Amino acid sequence: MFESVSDLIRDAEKIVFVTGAGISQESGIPTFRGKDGYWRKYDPMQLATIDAFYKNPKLVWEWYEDRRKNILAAHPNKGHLAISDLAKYKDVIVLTQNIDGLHQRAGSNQVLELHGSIIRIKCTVCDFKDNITDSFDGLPPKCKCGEILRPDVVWFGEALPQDIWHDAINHAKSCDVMIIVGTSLAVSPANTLPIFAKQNGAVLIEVNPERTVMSEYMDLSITETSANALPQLISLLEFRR
Ligand code: BV8
Ligand code: ZN
Repeated sequence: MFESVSDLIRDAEKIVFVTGAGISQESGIPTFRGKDGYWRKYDPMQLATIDAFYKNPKLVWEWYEDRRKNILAAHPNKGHLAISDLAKYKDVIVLTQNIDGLHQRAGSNQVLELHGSIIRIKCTVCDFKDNITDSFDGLPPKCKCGEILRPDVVWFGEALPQDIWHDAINHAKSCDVMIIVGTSLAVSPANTLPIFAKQNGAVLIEVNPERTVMSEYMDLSITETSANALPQLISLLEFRR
């Protein structure tokens, strides 16, 4: 299996990764739908929506602060690092649904954050935006203009940042291989990216220990964890360069 996949990757010019919560699972960050998933305890529609935020900004902020502490204490795992290594030999673009910044901390520098970032905040009214690294005195935090700040993430019912989504589609349409890692592909429009790639002749490879709603659409499904599978894939490539 790995031999045939590495042949495909070896001959590719441009490789696009679409990643989800599963790639960070081995860094100790819970996925959304998994058995230890965030959404087991909380209803995402109660927390990851603009209505939920305005109804109870303190509760939503407490959830994000809790996640942000866990994320800042986590480290990129071998899956993130393998993707970053591959970029030494190939044109590699990472389209991530994750807001944890672990791809960037692993050294990947062509990363599009489709759903924003938990370490960025923005004002709900003015155009203030900034990175956050330390905690706030009180929640919800206030902007200099007096309005409340929010995490710079995309909530359900919100559009993805236009420029990022536009670039993501263009990358999906122009890659030779798309590797879909650690995502249930349950959330749109991110889950349409493999369709754009396939329509433009790309080979689709899925890395996920479980089958997903699009597994039969893939050219190859590697039913392994990403921290296991990705280093094997890349090492084969290095060996066969
Ligand atoms: C929009 C940021 C329009 C915040 C997130 C009804 C039907 C269909 C669609 C909709 C509907 N109602 C609403 C919609 C649209 C909605 C949507 O798709 N809803 C879903 C729930 C049905 N989408 C939206 O609202 C999007 N916006 O459509 O806007 C619009 C247009 C113009 C103007 C206005 C509006 C916005 C969606 C973004 C939401 N924000 N995150 C935050 O994180 O707090 S979504 C969040 O959940 C993630 O970002 C990610 O996208 C998603 C979770 O999915 P995964 O990452 O796949 O995680 P999951 O746990 O599901 O799966 C993990 C996988 O990993 C599993 O398969 C598992 O097997 C695997 N795994 C586990 N361990 C490992 C592993 N794999 C490898 N290795 C391992 N070790
Ligand atoms: Zn402001």
